Order: sequence, then C-alpha cells, then structure tokens
Amino acid sequence: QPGDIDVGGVTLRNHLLLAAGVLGTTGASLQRLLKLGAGGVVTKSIGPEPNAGHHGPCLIRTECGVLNAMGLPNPSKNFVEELAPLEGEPVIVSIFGKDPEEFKEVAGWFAEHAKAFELNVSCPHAAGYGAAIGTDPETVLECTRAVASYGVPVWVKLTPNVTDITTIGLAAEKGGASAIVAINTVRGMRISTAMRRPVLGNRTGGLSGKAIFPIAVKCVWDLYAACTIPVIGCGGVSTAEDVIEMMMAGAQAVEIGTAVMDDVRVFDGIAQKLYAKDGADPASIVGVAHD
Ligand code: RRO
Repeated sequence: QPGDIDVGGVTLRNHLLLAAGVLGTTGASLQRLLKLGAGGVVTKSIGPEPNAGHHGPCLIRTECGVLNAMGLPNPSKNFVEELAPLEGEPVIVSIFGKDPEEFKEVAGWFAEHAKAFELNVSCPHAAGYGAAIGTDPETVLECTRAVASYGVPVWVKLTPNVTDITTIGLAAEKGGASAIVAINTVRGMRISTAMRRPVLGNRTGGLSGKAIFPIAVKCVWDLYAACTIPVIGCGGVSTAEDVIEMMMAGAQAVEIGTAVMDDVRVFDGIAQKLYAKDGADPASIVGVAHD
C-alpha cells in the first residue's frame, strides 16, 4: 500500500475509490469496501426527499456493460445515521438537488460527516435533477459555490452527455470545486424484440462498464488539459492497466463502480499490481501521455 494520498482536499489510503451508486447505500457496505482495500468510498447519491426510485427492471446486463435506471433511490436525511460509525474514514458523500438551494440544504445535513462532497449533476435519466443541471455551466457554478460555502471540499461529477465537457469542468472550477470526477453513465437503452418494448422500467438509462472506458479516458484527457484542479477518473475501469491508462490521461485517482458488482475484491487485486515493488509510482505517471 502506498500510504496517504492527498487528492482534491481528501486524504485517501490509495488511488482507488468506490464510485457512487454501487454498494454505497449503507454504512456497513461502505465500511466493508474500505476493509476490502478501497482507498476511499463515495456514497449512493442523497437528495432532498426520500425516494424509492424507478419501477423495475432498474438494472440489466448487456454484452459490454450494465444499463441502469435506478431512479435516484435514497433515504435522504436519514442517511446521516448510516455515516455515524464511519467517523474519520475517507467517506465522500454524493448529493443531488434540483437547484443551488437544494444542494446547499442536503449538504448541510452531512457537512460534519463528509470528508468531501461529490455533487451529482450528471444522472442521465433524472427529470429535473442530474444532467438537466450538469449541462448548464452557470447552474454547475452556482451549485458548486453553494456547497463550497460549508468549507468541505467539493468534487463535481460530470456527465459525458455533452458536446464539450471542459466548459462544465471550468464552471465547477470557477465555483470553487476541489476536484472534477469524470464520468457518470452514458445515456442508452435496450428494447426487447420479443416484448416489443424497452427493457428498463424507465425506458432509458445510463450505461456503465467496459463499453464506456474509452469515453471516460477522452473526457479525463480533455479535462486535464483544460482545468487546474485535479481530475478523478471514473467509467469502465476494471484492471490495473485501466487505472494506469486513466492516470496517464490525467487522473490523480480512479473510481471503480461496475467492476465491483462482478468482484468486491477488485480493489485488492488492482492494488497488488499497481503498487508492486518494481512498478512506477502512480503519482509520477499522471498526465504523462500529454507530454
Ligand atoms: O440512481 C440512478 O438511477 C443513477 C444515478 Br443517481 C446516477 O448518477 N447515475 C446513474 O447511472 N444512475
């Protein structure tokens, strides 16, 4: 293990984080992932009202990844009690709202428990939330500024479903973000030919997993070139090679989501390769592909 890593105002135990959404709904599962070698963990996104989520099917596997339309299920303010046993641990609380006021309200509940906030302005299938916010630079700036007022570091998770992701990254930076996380899921859908209708209950959803890795690498590459604050890579990472590639594109740390669904020991497996004695220090490869 590499020892403490400082990224975006947070001290992590290694360069690998649990991505938002996967196994981040209870304090016990977050703790388990830390024990299994995650250097930090991001919670499931929490919003202003308790919410049961979309009707099923909410998640399907495809040949190249996973398609989900969970629909932002979350216990809202009640999530505070899940975090109490995790005091002092590298926990990043993912939050969403429909405007800067809602983001600020939700952040207020967790300001004493979060090592950082990750602003989810990028869910691809959330009416009024998510990508509706994350595609407008001015709104991203204002949501970031509102949450940054608590003095807790703010990471902003971006959607790839835009023409130019750097415009949004620069807006987050101007709003006072400490890091940018790229990317959330890519809009997609499947249709059952037998049933002649969309498979997901919500019809459309977000694609994660291997298929989106090249999209994520390109977004990290562009953000690294355009922004000053650290970029954290996310999207389809499942091997140590993927982590190294993300870092060469410019990521200072990497989040892993879909691959955890296949194997909860993925963090340990990657760390063993990433921190092998004869390997290069991962910090020394950040952005080298731009040279
Ligand atoms: O809950 C979801 O449906 C969801 C969210 Br909040 C998100 O940010 N990204 C995603 O693919 N699904």
